[in-house]
Amino acid sequence: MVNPADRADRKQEQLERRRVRPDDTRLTTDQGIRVDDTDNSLSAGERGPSLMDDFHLREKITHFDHERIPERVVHARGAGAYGHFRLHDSLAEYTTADFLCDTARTTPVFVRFSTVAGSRGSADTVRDVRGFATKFYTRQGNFDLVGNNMPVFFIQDGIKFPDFVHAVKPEPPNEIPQASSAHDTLWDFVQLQPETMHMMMWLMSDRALPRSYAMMQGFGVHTFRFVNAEGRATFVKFHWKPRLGTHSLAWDETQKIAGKDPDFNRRDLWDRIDAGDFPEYDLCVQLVPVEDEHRFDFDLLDPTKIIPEEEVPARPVGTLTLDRNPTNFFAETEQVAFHLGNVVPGIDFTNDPLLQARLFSYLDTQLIRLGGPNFPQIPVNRPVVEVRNHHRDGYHQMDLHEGRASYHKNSLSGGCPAVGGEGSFTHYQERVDGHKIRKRSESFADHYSQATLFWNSMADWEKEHIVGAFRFELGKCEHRHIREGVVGHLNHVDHDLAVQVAAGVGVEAPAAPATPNHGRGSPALSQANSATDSVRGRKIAILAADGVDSAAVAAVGDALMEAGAVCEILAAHAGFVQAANGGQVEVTRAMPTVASVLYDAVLVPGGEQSVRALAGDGDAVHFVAEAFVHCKAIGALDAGIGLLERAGITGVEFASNGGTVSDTGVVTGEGPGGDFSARLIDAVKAHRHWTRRKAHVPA
Ligand code: HDE
Repeated sequence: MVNPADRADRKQEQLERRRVRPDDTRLTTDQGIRVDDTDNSLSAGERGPSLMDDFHLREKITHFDHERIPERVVHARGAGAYGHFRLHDSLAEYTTADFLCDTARTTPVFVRFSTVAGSRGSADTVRDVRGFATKFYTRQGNFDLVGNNMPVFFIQDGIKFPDFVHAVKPEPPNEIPQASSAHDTLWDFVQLQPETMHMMMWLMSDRALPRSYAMMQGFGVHTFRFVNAEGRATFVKFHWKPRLGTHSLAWDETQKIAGKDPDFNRRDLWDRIDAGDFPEYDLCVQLVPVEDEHRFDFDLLDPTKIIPEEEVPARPVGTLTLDRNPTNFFAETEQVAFHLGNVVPGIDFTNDPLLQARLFSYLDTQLIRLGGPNFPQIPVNRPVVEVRNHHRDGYHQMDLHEGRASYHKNSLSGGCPAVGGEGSFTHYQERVDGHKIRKRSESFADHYSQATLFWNSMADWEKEHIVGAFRFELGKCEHRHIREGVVGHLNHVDHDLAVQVAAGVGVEAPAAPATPNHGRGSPALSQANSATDSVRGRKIAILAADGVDSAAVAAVGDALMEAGAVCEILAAHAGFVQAANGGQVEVTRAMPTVASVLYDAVLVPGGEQSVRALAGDGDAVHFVAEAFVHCKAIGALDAGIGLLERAGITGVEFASNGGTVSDTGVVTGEGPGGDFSARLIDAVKAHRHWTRRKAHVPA
């Protein structure tokens, strides 16, 4: 008989048994009694009082009254998907974790992405860290990699987590601001806790504004420990690298999207999977032999530090593909319970004090959030292997345990379940010796060097975005001493950065650096070095009105879609527009229902009449101008070039016909033939054309 844990789709098979479909069914109460009417309460006469005997009314309202559970105290807003992990490169030399050893193995997973500070209903595109939590349903039990999209954290010791979260969450008197770190309490915490500085550099960078969950890195943050069959340990850091590269939205864009489509990232994930355009990520590991524990100029146990990839390469070992949307948001995405303490044999912890506190927190919070100790039985949380132990009873016990013995050791159940045997988890036998103290290790004391490393690694445009972010966030702080305190710390990171921020937030610029810049960088940290070789899932707006050149729409649209992009035809109204050469073109969306911020690029096809109408339509002119300001690829054909001029897109160099793609990302042509489509595709692949950021176009 095949072990159910060995089948690739074993998680879906397990879930399938729990899926409830509405087809061909009759409405019943929770007791299975068919009801004759669910629209009118039972009452004494037509205008009389409702009656207590109406068990259907009472049950329906009672259930409704209890539909909500507490949201997560952090990471409340999320989006999830199922998928699978395929191992390409065995790590058997380092770990006994089966899903990392056997390259024939495919492991089902559930992933939940999240923002951290906002409530369940907050917008997706706020400036924030993103959670990237993965549950591997392995044949040795569940392994949870509960990571973020940034490789470091704000604090070094978990005992500071409640302080930090209180500071970043909305302020107590009025619960303002929602899902934002731009307020006094967060920055007060920062200026008094300089270990935050490295993470604040990441948070103020474009990493905090991901274009898509499919274009976002993930990190396990802490140093973990692999243990192999001989009991030998190796330190390991986990990374997810998206196949589509790591790309971000522009800050101005994120704020507008928060109003136009607050579900932007959630929708993007859903639509990609729905369209079969599955997000993919490579799992990479940085391995450090235990003998090298002290070879770095930082402590491996300090979660505010990275191991630069230039020092220890991130070795790709397998691929995660997200290929199935959940059936029910609440049942799966809301009820999923991740825990960094869920490890399988061959993966163990280290003494990172942040990690250690997390080991306590997750189970504790889930007990209240999910209402008792049986939440591992919820379908999304159940492992694909058998669960056997003496845990009994509690709220919502779903299993029927047979037998009289619910204790170990027993003779009444034949001693079952037996303890131990091959494949049992054995903790790494680390030698521990020390006094009981409350003291941060001296090896955790450097709070600035890696913040400087990050700053030095940024491209010019990334640095400008960081300065802008500090100016925005600190600019929102009412207290001058807080702004001064932060600028003081920035002066340890980089003098020029501190001076630029000071100038924007009305505090005196420091006269000289507090710490000289060490000049080192790590190219792997810059998004400028990320992959730009695909247009998969990129959304292209094609602007049209009556008289549009439908042949051009078809030719360029087909080429874009063939390359993997999603094209939508936008017009002033829904329905159809008349084509220049007769016939009709179907409109995907009416322009007033969308905005340029929801697209990666815009194409203005020719057709004199169409372009004249667009030039007279404020929405269309604004659409193009705004796409330009956000540095997106723009294509225009024939008369369509006139719309660019109407939008004030002048003073920038256009790609000439037949030439190479200009670094302005504006591609023009006399007709859809030649290499126009190829040049436009290249411009979209580039993600953004930041060189254009100095051109001022009103939008
Ligand atoms: Fe979490 N974190 N965390 N965290 N965390 C939670 O668990 C906590 C930390 C992360 O999609 C909570 O079930 C403490 C680092 C993700 O369901 C809670 C500390 C990293 C998610 C909790 C940290 C994370 C959580 C809230 C400092 C990146 C969402 C609800 C010691 C490596 C998982 C829940 C999901 C969720 C505690 C720090 C990632 C309260 C005490 C560092 C992705 O238990």
